[in-house]
Amino acid sequence: MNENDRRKIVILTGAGISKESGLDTFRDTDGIWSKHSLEDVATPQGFARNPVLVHQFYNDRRRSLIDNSVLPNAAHAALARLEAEWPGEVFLVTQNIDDLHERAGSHNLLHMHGELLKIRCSACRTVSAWAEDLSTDHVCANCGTGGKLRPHVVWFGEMPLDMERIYQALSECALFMSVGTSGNVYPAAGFVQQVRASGDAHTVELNLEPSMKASAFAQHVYGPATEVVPAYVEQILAGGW
Ligand code: BJW
Repeated sequence: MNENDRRKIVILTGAGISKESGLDTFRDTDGIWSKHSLEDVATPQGFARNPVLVHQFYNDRRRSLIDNSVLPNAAHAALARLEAEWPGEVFLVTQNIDDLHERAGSHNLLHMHGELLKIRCSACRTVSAWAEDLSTDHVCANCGTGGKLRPHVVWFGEMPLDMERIYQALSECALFMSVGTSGNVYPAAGFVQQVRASGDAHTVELNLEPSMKASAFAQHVYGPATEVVPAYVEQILAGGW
């Protein structure tokens, strides 16, 4: 491992980082799963049973995301600043399907659970940008098949995206930061243990409250993301962790 690899930072983000931008988390008391059945809207079986309901769920969330009042917050901005100013690589792995990290200026990032502003054709697998409502009537612009377009998101029971690249980065990093995720959903919930098993990287959890995986982290910083993330980034850029 060379010196550059040792300075690699990997950041995992979850819904908590976008909460103060006005987007709901999943498992907080007022979260998405308090209003919708996970089995109905976030599984391939739910989509097969009732595609109209699933399209409605994602259409509503897409419209909220595009709403002018939803903007990146100070935590997204701080992670973009870290990527711009840190001398080594900063690799951001987000479970979020919103585009707030991109809008804040992050470039080296991957959406392991997909992207709300993209759709995919189940017939030809083409992924396309999409900012409108989607329905079962739409026809794939690539293969011409009707009724096979779906949100480009990862539902329960499906394989998250780019796992090989993620595991490689986890094995090489010097710092692993987890921000705004409850640690309920695998494989992301297991990343901290993966990091600890592959080396001596420092691990830190920044969240509103202890996550399900808190005990696996060496350091914990609790508070709203817009406060704790900029402060922690400042600390890293001032001399490390
Ligand atoms: C703040 C804050 C503020 C609030 N500031 N913080 C048994 C054991 C192990 C695994 C399994 C098992 N049974 C089944 C599984 C697998 C399953 C799974 O994990 N199930 C669990 C429920 C047990 N996982 C899968 O099926 C995944 N695929 C898979 O495993 O494939 C096989 C595989 C094998 C080996 C290697 C690799 C793969 C797919 C998971 C797909 C998840 N999809 C969703 C929905 C799709 C996208 C969408 O619609 O948006 O993704 S579910 C939902 O949960 C969404 C999120 O990305 C994901 C994680 O949620 P997140 O981000 O953690 O949000 P919350 O709400 O849970 O937490 C928010 C946190 O923020 C809280 O802690 C708050 O306190 C905090 N917070 N305000 C800072 N202001």
